[in-house]
Amino acid sequence: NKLDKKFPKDFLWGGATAANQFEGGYNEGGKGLSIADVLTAGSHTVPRRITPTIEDGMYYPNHEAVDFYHRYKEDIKLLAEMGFKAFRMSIAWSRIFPNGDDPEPNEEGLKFYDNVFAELKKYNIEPIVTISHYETPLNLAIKYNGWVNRNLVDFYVRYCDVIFRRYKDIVKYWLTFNEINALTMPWGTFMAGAIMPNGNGEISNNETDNEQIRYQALHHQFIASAKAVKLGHEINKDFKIGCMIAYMCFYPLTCNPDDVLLAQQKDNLHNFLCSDVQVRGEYPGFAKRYFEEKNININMQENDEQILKEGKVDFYTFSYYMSNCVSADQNEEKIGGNISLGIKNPYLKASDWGWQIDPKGLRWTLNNIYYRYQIPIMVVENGLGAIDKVETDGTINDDYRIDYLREHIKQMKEAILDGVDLIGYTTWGCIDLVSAGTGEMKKRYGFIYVDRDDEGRGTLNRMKKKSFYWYKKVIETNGEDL
Ligand code: P53
Repeated sequence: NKLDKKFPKDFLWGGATAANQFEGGYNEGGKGLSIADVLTAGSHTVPRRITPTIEDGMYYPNHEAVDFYHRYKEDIKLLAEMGFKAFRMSIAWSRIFPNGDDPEPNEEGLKFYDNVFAELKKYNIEPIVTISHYETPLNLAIKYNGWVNRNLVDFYVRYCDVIFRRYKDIVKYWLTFNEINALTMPWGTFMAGAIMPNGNGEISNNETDNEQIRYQALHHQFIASAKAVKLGHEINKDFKIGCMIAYMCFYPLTCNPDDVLLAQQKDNLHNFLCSDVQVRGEYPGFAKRYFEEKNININMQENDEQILKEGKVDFYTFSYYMSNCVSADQNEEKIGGNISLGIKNPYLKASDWGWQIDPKGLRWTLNNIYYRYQIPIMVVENGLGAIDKVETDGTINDDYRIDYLREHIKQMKEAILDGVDLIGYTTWGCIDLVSAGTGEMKKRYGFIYVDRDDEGRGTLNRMKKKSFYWYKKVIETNGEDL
């Protein structure tokens, strides 16, 4: 029976992390500061602040994060126990080039990832490595104003050259930039672009914004990504190098054609602009129109078009957490906390952080992406940020998380039936880690609990949640027993 289709036999089940939210050891092993190291803690309502230098007495949650730097053996063993086939992680750029523009890489940083990859190999866990995940070396942000400056392309490509050669026999899957499309949104200015804000130093929608600067920085990332893809394939032709998009599922609030058109325009600008460039190798027509109408002039060099054409990615990956409504009516109320994203959908429930839970939106999204590009797809982030309670007997009964993931996995199955070439699924924050948006610990995503609170207190001990045993069973049965 064709409709009995299952997850492919070699489906990559696993989880995802990012160095700056997970490793800690921010000043160990010769590591330099990254932009994540100058972010204070915030909350759902209070934006995180950027302090260009480290202030005395201020708490920076990413500094120690959850200490994977010292606990990687124990952690990877736990992932292996769940039966992980894949583990998405990032390399902290500032472990390899502490200042970003150093003449030589830092051997101690390279050695750390040798060890991590060797440990994964021991359990046959496939690494999926994000090269840049909101953690540009701070020096590049301060000295060059981040990605606005074209010099970052060369620094990035040199960093890629070093890690591609070093890990060419142990890493096959690479992602050039995490959520590259964050730069199409004001909150991405600092996190994704490493551009120092001129305004109040807060990461929020209210940040002083300059689209000219954001899109120029984005262009430099496109060039860097394309060059990395080309270089990677020269170093190892078997490398699979992908893009990574924060996919925002936009629904028109009503059937008013103005709402429908607006939803499509947002889909184009925020979701598809970047992947059109990275997958097809050229800017789409709607981007050119947008730049024209907004008086944005992208400074391109003569062979940039050629570079983009030669650096098309092999596969498409994205994060998916929620869907949002859009309305042409300016008076509709916005939701979403300090990173506000859209308008309330009356049919959906939201997480405690206002992210609207929509499993069917994942099926819609997978179809929307696949029938545009027809290349393999991975969902590399998905999950529910929630407050967990440790019971007196030590159990953590996170049924809400199991429900969330189960419903999303069901919809991935539907999408596979629809014909989508889905090759992997890595849930976000498989071991609890620091939230990117708020800097909190209490916004947890993991199958594995970490004893650590928002003020940095706790033993950092790991504990298995109920979802740990559930996900283990899901992987064991290749998604049959949900
Ligand atoms: P946190 C906003 C919207 C969608 C994805 O987010 C986002 C963000 C930024 O907060 O980021 C991705 O930790 C990102 C991860 C991040 C994860 O989503 O705010 O790639 O680094 O942790 C979840 O709950």
